[in-house]
Amino acid sequence: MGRDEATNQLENYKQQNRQEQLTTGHGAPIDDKLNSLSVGPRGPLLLQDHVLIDEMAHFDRERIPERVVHAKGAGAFGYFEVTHDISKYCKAAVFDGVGKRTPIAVRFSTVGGESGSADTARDPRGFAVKFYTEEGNWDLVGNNTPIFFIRDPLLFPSFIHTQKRNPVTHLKDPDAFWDFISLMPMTTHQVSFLFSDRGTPNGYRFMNGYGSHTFKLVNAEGEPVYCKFHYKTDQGIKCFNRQEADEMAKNDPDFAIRDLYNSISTENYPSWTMHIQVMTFEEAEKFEFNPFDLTKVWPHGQFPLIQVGKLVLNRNPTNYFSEVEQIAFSPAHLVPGIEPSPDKMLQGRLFSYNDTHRHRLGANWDQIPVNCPYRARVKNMQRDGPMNVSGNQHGAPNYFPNSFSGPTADKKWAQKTIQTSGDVARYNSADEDNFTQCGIFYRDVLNEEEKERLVDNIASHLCNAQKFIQERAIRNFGSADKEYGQRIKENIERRTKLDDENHNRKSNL
Ligand code: HDE
Repeated sequence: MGRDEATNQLENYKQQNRQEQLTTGHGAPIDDKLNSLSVGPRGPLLLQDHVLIDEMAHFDRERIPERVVHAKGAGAFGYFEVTHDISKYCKAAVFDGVGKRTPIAVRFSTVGGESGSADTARDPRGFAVKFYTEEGNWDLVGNNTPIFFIRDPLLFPSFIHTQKRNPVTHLKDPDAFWDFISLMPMTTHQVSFLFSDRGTPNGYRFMNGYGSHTFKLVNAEGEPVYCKFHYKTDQGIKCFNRQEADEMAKNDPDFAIRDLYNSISTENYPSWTMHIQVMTFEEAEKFEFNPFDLTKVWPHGQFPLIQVGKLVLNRNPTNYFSEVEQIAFSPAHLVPGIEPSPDKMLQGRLFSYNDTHRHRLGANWDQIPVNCPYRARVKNMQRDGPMNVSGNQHGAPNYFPNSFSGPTADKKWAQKTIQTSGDVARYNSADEDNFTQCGIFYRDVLNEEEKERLVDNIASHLCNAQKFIQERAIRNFGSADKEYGQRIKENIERRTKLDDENHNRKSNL
C-alpha cells in the first residue's frame, strides 16, 4: 500500500521467482549459510571453510573504481526509431530507413559528486547513449547542455579538480571553483547555463540531451557535412529552483534514479526526439566563429533543427552493477558515416574514455555484456587479457595478414579523406569571443524571473569566494552583459552587508 515500484522491487521479485538452492561461487550446493565452521562451538575457524572464505574474498573485491567524473547515475534501455530520412547527409546503418529501430542503452548522471552524492546538485547532467547498431556500437556521450566550460582538453583535469574536494580539507572549495572559472573567461557561457534553472533539472526525464560537439556525417556518395545532435525531451522541460533542489537533496538524494525507475516500471516510458543541425564545409570555412568551439552554440536561425527520430526508454536495468556501473561509453565509438570533427575537446575525449575503461573495468571491458557490440560481432587480432570471456575468437588466426581465412579489411569502410596542413604549435584559444553568446543568453533567452534566479544563484555561491576572485568573476559576467555583472555585484554587496550586520549583532550579545 502506497509503496512505489522502486521501493517494492524485492516484493516484485518474490512474486515472480521461486526459491532456489544456495550454492558457492563454483555452484556446489551448501547446507548452512549462517554458521562458520569452528573447532567446537567457541573454538577458532578453519581455513577449509570454503563457504566462508569464498564469501569474504569476493566481498573484499566488490568495488571497482568509481568514475572520476559522472560517478552518480541512473541507466535504462530502449530503442531509437528513425522517423525522418536523413540519408542525404549520413549513410550510417542506424539511420537507414524510416521505421527502423535500434536497441539503445542510456546512462544519465551528475558530474562532480561522488556516487553517494545528491541527484539534485547544481551540475550539468550526463546524457550518454549507446546505440547497438549492426555496424558496431555508436556512443553519443553527451550532456544536457549544448556547450561546455572549456575549449581545450588540456584544461579538463584542472577544471575538474576545482569542482571536487580540496585536497586538505576534503571539502568543496569556493575559492578554487571561482578562481579557475574567473581566470578562464571561456567558462562564462556554460557557467551562466549552470547557474540558471537548467542547472537543477527535475530528474532526468524533463531535460534535453545534446551530443554537444561538432561531428561529421558522410553520405553514401562520400559527401561530408558537419553536424550537431540534439535530443528534445517529449516530457517538456521541468527544473527545480535552488531552494527546491536543496530541499530534495535532504528529502531524497536519490530522487532522479527513483523517478526514472518508477516511471519505466509503471510503463510511463520517457522519450526524446532526435534532431540534427547541419553545416556544410563551405559554411564552416566562412563562419563568423570557429564552428568546432565547444563553448558556443550554432544559432538555430541559421542552422535549423532537422528531425531524425525518437529515443524511447522502456526497460529498467535487471541489475544495477552489471548494466549501469559497468556500462562504458566512448566518444571514439563511431560507426561508418559518423566521424569526428577537429573540435579539440572531442579529439581529447577520443583518447580519454577507452583509457579510463581499461583502468576501471580492465582490458576486456568491451566483452562485458552491456558493452558488447552484440549486433556486429567482433573479429580482430586482439586476444587474451584478464577476464576474457568471449571464447577468445576460438581458432581464428591471431595475426594479420594471414593465409587462413582470417577476417579482412574492405576499403568501402574508409573514412572521408581530409586535407590538413599547418604549423604545429600550442595555439592560445583563451580569447576567442567568450562573451557574445552568453550576453544573448542573458538578455534574450531568460525572462525577468529567470534572470533574477540566475543572479541570485551565482551570488549565493560566489559570495563564499575571496573578494579579488569575486571581482574578477563579476568582470567576466559584466563583459557578457553590463547589467548582468552589475546585478551580481549588488546582490553580493547586499549579502555581505547582511552578514556583517548579523556578525555585529552576535558580537554585541
Ligand atoms: Fe567526459 N569523461 N570528459 N565529458 N563524460 C567521463 O569516462 C573527459 C566531456 C561525459 O555515463 C569519464 O567512463 C575528458 C564533455 C559523460 O558512463 C572520463 C573531457 C562531455 C560521461 C571523461 C570530458 C562529457 C563522461 C569518466 C574533456 C559532454 C559519463 C568515467 C576533453 C559533451 C558516461 C568515464 C557514463 C565521463 C573524460 C568532457 C560527457 C574520465 C578528458 C564535453 C556523459 O573518461
